[in-house]
Amino acid sequence: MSNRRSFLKKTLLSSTLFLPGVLGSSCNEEKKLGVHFKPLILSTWEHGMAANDMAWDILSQTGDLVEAVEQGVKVTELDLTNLSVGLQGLPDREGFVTLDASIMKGDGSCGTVAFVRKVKHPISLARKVMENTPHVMLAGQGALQFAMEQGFPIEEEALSPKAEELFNEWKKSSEYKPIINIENHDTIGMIALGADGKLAGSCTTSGLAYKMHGRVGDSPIIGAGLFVDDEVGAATATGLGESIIRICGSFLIVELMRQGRTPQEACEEAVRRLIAKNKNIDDIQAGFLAINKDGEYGAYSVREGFNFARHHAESRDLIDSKFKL
Ligand code: SD4
Repeated sequence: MSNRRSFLKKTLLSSTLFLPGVLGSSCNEEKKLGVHFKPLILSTWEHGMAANDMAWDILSQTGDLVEAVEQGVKVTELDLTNLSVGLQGLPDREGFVTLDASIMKGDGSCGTVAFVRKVKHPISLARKVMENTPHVMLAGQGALQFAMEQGFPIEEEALSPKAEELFNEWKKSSEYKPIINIENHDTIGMIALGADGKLAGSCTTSGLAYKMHGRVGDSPIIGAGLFVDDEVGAATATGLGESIIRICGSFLIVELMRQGRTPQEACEEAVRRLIAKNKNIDDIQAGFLAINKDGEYGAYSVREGFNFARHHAESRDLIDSKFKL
């Protein structure tokens, strides 16, 4: 049987949809069972739809989760309309676009890059760190040197026309306070569950617009922007990285799920913790996405506006997250 056919067969066999009434179960049972999908791919924000499509295709054709989460977010890294991912993102306050990315498998393997310039696909570089080095994270000049050694093309350093226009506008006031525009978070975090119950995730961003030169956010920090554990589940984050790092958000969610919380309950607890630990909460948006190894998922954000893309055997959709404030 071809890979694709055997994948589809597995998909149909293992995909379970428990909707209210379908099982004739009591409300409590339904709540406990939740909605389960396997395989399942979730990504942050609307651009996650296109990324999920690519990831789903790869997963269908190869069954390779890591390849799926890498190729999926590469779509966003090339999306010229996205101002928070890839080299077309908004620069730091010195005018440099610096990128952060991470990739992780449920067996604990992971690779990340931080503060990288001139590399079109930081997610692929993060994967090379995972697979071809004894390390987890490479940053800055060292990451760039490693990219050259690995044969990555090194791009010219030039802002995209849109980023340049916005940067020039920003320079008029040079407001240095690191507030993410509440309506404009575009980092992509993707978490994926295979038909066999294994998990992987990826996260890639140009980070906070007009950040201090050298600033690194949550996305390349394992446990903050991304965490994956085959024993339990996976989580990813978007929003103001400093607030997410402070509570080790993605690791927290996976550990809460390990202790028995549903993905939804775990995301809600992480947001409660984040609100408690960040004084400037009025300036903060942050959102979490989580999945457990049974194919149940959840999402929650500090405030309204976070949405996420979901792709499984029955449908692909964009869903508004529930929120706290
Ligand atoms: C960061 N979490 O660098 C990222 C920003 C983000 O959409 O999510 N932007 O803090």
